[in-house]
Amino acid sequence: MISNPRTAVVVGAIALGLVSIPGYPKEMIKATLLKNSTIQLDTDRVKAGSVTFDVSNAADTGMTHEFVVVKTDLAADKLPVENGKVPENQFKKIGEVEDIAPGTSKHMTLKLAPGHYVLFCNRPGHYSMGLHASLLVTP
Ligand SMILES: [Cu+2]
Repeated sequence: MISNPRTAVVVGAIALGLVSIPGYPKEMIKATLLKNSTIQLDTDRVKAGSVTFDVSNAADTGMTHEFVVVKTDLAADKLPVENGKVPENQFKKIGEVEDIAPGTSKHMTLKLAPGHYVLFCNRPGHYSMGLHASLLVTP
């Protein structure tokens, strides 16, 4: 069907989602929840549109985490806390991944409009421990 081996490789890569096709912007963010109670992002800004979060909980954290995405102009460390948790109903919640065991990862794809977002873990006490990060989505 495809005689040129190089073409076959490229077509295969597109099928696997390894190569982005012009006209179909696709953003990917790798987020890692670390033992020192921080969320490390491999990038803190992406273009608006379809954004895939690859969320990993480091093996040595020893605790299950979750990953919540809200759209807010507040700084990442300035969200309100009630009884150890951020009151999610006060925010425009965009998405959430729950129950990420140590040493595992989960992913989700969200449609993000331009603006400022805060990503955090909302297990009791975890936000206040420092598990939050800021994300800027540009037009
Ligand atoms: Cu947590």
